Order: sequence, then C-alpha cells, then structure tokens
Amino acid sequence: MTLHLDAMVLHVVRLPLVSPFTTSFGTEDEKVALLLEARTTVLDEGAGREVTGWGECVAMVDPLYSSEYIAGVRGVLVDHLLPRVFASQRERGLTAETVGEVLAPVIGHPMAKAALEMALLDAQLRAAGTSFADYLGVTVDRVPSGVSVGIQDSVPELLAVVGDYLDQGYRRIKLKIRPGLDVEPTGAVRERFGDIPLQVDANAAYTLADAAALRRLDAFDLLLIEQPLAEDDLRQHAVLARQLATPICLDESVVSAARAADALALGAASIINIKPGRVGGYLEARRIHDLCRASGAAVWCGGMLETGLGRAANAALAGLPGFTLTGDISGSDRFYAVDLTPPVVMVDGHVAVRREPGLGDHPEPARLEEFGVGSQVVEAP
Ligand code: NPG
Repeated sequence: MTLHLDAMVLHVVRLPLVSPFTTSFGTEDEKVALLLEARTTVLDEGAGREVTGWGECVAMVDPLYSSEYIAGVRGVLVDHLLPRVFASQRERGLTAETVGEVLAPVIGHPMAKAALEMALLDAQLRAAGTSFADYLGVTVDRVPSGVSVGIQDSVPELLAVVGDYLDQGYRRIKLKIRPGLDVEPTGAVRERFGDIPLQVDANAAYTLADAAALRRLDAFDLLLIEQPLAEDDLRQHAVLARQLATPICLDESVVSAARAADALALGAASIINIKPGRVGGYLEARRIHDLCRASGAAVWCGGMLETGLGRAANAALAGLPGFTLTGDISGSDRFYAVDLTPPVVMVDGHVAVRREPGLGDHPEPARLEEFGVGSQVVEAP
C-alpha cells in the first residue's frame, strides 16, 4: 500500500504525572510529549481515501537521557525530515517500510525518525485494517507487566512503593540507582520482598572506577544491571562485564541494530533493552529483536513514560518470542491519572496485546484540548 502524506501536525502536550519520577539524571513531575498526526491519502485506491496515523516521540524537553530533545526534534522534522519525505513521495509514493531509507541521509536523530515512521505505519495499518500485532505476527494475547521505580527519598519510602506495586500485581521490579544510592536500597528491597524478579537501572551514572561498588550488587541475584556506564562506553562496558556476575543490559548505548550487534560482539552486554523510540522506530526494534534472538541474547521492551499510544504499541512488540524478559510495560495509571487515549490497563500482572487496526488508540480530542500546549501544521508543498 502506498500513502501520500498531505500534512503532518506536530502536537506538544503536557501531562501531569501521578507522582514525581526520579532517575540518576533528574526528577520529572510532568511528561511533555511530542505527538505526530500524519494526515494521509491512500494512493492505490481509486477515490483516494483519507487516513490519519499517530506517532509518539520519546524525546524529552532536555537532552539529559540522550542528545535529542523536543525542540530539536521539531526542528529536524520541519527543516530536514519532512522535506525529504515530501520530495521522495512525489517520485515513488510513501510506505512505512521505506521511509527509513528516505531519512537515512540525515545523520542521527533516531527519536525524530522513529516518531515519523510510527505515524506512517499507524496510518498504513489502519488503512489496511490490520493491527500492529498481526503485522508483526505476534500470537500471544497479553504480555507480563514490569514497573520502573524511581529513586525515593528514603529506604522506608522505597519499600512502601515497591510493596504497593507488588500488591497491584506487577511481575518484575526495576529500581533506579545512582552512585551512593545503590547497594543499600537494592539490598533492602531484596531482603524485604525475597525472591521477586528484580533488576536495577543506572542510566549511565557510573564510571569504570565504580566497579567495586557495582560488584557489591552481585550479592542480590539481580536479573540484570542496566546501562551502568555512559552511552559511548561500549569498550568499558565489556571490561566491566568481565568483573561482574550480574549480566549487563544496555539501553542508552543501543541506538540502532548495528550498535546492538557491536555491543553483543564486544561482550559489552548480554541483554538489550529495546525501546522503539530510541532505536529509530518499531521496524528497527524488530530487527534488533531478530538479531538478538539469532545470537541467543535476551531482550525486553523498555518504556519512556509513553502515553497509551506508544504503550499499546510497545505491548504488541513485546509479544514477539525473543522478548523473554518482562518489560517496562505498565498500565497508564502508573504514570497518569488521565491518559490522552483510553487507558492501557494492567490486569493480573499483564497488559493485553491490542488487536484493533493500527499501533494504538488515537488521542481523544477532548484530552488533546485539555493537555495540548501548542501545535504546528506542516503541509506537503
Ligand atoms: O515504564 O515507561 C516506563 C518508564 C520506564 O524507567 C523507565 N524509563 O531510563 O528506562 C529509562 C526510563 C526513562 C524514562 C528514560 C523516560 C528516559 C525518559
């Protein structure tokens, strides 16, 4: 199926979080998100049916998790990516599967490219009446739900928060750590809750000089330690991996399938956190899944506080068979009192794989009105 992109609308929304979320790089009390609304026409049908697709960008306001940030994403979309899409579709039409090649000459910017591809893929699947899960060949009807717990002010508060998530049914707990707030809180959670599936995430806050402190985490039989060192430190991760019993999982470092292959080949990681928005899109995410599966490396699906749109798409992706570890796929209510879309709900520790056409439910107009802080329409010339 071939589409024509008539216009892309860039929407910025601000959603309050139910509680502040603290990582090693800062505290968020709201989620500012850039959403893309692709207004398209289906070309290979006589009358030219109009179909809208939505994409969600995972970039944040500040470039603290990666080099990308919302204002930069908007700039690269308007000045570079959308003009390339508009120019190329005149010659050969547009499909979600080929837009990556059209955008490839622009170096970097995987989060911006991912959002654009997502909006087109959603439009294409809706036009075809196909769910994302069916497109991927996913057969399971639900995926287990893990929760990411931000850094808390004290160990008693952390134990209360973790206990509450376990009571709600979450199947795996991930604790955010940073230097000095690692061994004690992690040990306290292990001691209080016993043999629960437990892992930690450093968001690149350590250096190789901290190896001794990280080795102390080996005592807690963790599933993995996520991204202990900086994004570019593939070689140092390989050195660290040889000093730890706990498997290393990479997140920030893996911005493409090629980087995932390098990380595995170097021994920098034995597990990959696949975030579609970070790696350039759901199609690249599937390529990483495929290559990890072929190499015997486990993967799981990360989260970036997505609204129901990205959350539903992540749940479908996580239904692929190589996703053998529980992902950060929580219910909407983990972060939002009111989501932009109908909420994604966790039932019995699982999130359902959506079977309606497209990647996720579209934002409800009233919610977009309530939480929107600006939009920009970019029309095809
Ligand atoms: O469940 O969506 C979720 C959040 C999971 O902890 C989570 N995400 O480093 O993985 C991360 C972290 C994150 C969130 C990073 C937002 C950057 C932005």
